[in-house]
Amino acid sequence: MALHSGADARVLIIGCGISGIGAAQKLIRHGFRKVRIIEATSRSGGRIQTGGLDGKIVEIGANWIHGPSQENPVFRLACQYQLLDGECMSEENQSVDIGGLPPLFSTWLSSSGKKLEAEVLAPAVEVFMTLLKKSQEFYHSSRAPMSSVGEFIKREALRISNKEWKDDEAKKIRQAMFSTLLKLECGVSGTHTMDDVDLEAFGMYKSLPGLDCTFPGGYEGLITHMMNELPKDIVLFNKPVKCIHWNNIHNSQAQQSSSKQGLCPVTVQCVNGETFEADHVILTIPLGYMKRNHATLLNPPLPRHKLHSIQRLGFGTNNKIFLEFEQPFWDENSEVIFLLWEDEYDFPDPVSDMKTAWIKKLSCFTVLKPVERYGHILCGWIAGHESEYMETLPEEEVMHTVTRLLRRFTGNPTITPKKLVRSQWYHDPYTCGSYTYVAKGCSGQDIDNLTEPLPLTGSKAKPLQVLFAGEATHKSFFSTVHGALLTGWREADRLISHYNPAPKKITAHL
Ligand code: 6YU
Repeated sequence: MALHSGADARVLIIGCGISGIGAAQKLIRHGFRKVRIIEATSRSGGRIQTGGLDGKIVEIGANWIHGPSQENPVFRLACQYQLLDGECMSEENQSVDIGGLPPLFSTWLSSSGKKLEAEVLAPAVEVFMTLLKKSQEFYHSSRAPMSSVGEFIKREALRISNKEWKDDEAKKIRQAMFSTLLKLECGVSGTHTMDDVDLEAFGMYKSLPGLDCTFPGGYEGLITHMMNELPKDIVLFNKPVKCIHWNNIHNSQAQQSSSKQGLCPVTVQCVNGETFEADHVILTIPLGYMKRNHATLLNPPLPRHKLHSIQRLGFGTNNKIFLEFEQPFWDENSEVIFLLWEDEYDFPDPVSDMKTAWIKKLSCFTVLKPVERYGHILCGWIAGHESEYMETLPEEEVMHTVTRLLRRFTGNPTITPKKLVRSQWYHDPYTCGSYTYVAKGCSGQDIDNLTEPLPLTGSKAKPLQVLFAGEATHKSFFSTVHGALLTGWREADRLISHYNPAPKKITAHL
């Protein structure tokens, strides 16, 4: 018996991050009555997670609305729910295009405890930003001259600095600055090294206009508002999914009887042994989890081309270390404090001795503003394997190492943070990292492959049994909250149009 209406279709959404919530919201608005979300953990929001530090709000996961302007669905929702400051919603803010430049008010500290002049470093920042922009242009224009963003930027940065800068002292410090900016870029892209990021595919990511903004009450407020619009019991929490049996592969009694009637092509099996039957599953779990668990997650297993794309795409780690201080040691108007290791003028490999040198990967601290809301809190950014290693250390050791770092770079031996909170995304068993990047050898085709529903087109089996959403499945907004939300809506739309096909256009033949 075929289902004629979406209202009767059983849809299971795996994962209660913003993509899963967005999919559920849309399906329910379109009359789907049998929608459930299965979530591994005890909370909704996934990589949107607001935490606390001494009563102040800190974002453990996503921080900003990237490109808060009308094209951004997260911005539109946040405005609708009245979650933003007036300034963020202003026309002026929405039209700003900073082109990726570091904020105006940056402080630059060196490993010998000196404060560096912005004028000395400005040429390096300018060259770096130009090269970053060039790296993005290969996607639209010519063939890239080399395979990775890192190799291209390093080669060009050295060429330009050797040609343009004659003063050896200034040249060395500017080259060290390139190293810092590359580390920062590792965080932005969510990778260990920019040598792993594909040069030709780099420009696939699309920035939206608008000056990035934050949620004064925490990013999770957005999740709370969205969840309030869903039926109360829609989410089954604490139920990690072990395997999705599709094409009627599951052998349980229940499955066999109902599959005879052709009613439930999919059975979702949880780690605790519970099973749930469905006509459609929307899988929103992070790429990091898929990489680790693909072998057991689907039965029959993923088609080869989908599996290869999952393996090829990158999923790296970017973590934050929040530090609270009694009093600020930074200038009042400082927005970012960059750290420059003076010995890193020749682009050394990220870190050779992890145990003693992991901290060298921490590129900068952002200052949480406004002071009336946060007090005196810095957020340190660290990406890659060093970041993953940091997660394994006891909190006291991280505190000790970061304190030493700050004392060294400021030349002030008395600096002592009061409290520390850090994120540990790599060791989160249901995320396994932070977000997606286009690894060397990847192309948009890999994201298309990942997104393709199961069974594949052309199969005679029931269509749209397993659909794929989540940030990793958005071709231009991967790695972001708005990208994730759009993919949830996209897969909901796929089901909506499956049950309500658009009327065929009638062409008049004379
Ligand atoms: C953004 C930002 N941001 C910082 C940090 C992180 C991320 N992002 P979810 O993971 O949310 O949900 C899946 C659920 O599935 C989850 O609840 C699991 O528990 C569950 N699950 C897993 N396995 C399961 C199982 N077996 N059974 C059942 N359930 C299971 N994005 O817009 N602004 O400032 C940041 C940042 C530290 C970790 C971010 C940011 C990324 C977003 O957080 C993320 O994309 C979405 O929340 C994902 O939602 P989802 O629903 O897909 O998955 C050129 C170029 C470069 C490209 N990059 C440029 C942009 C830079 C991105 N910037 C990031 C920066 C920060 C600081």
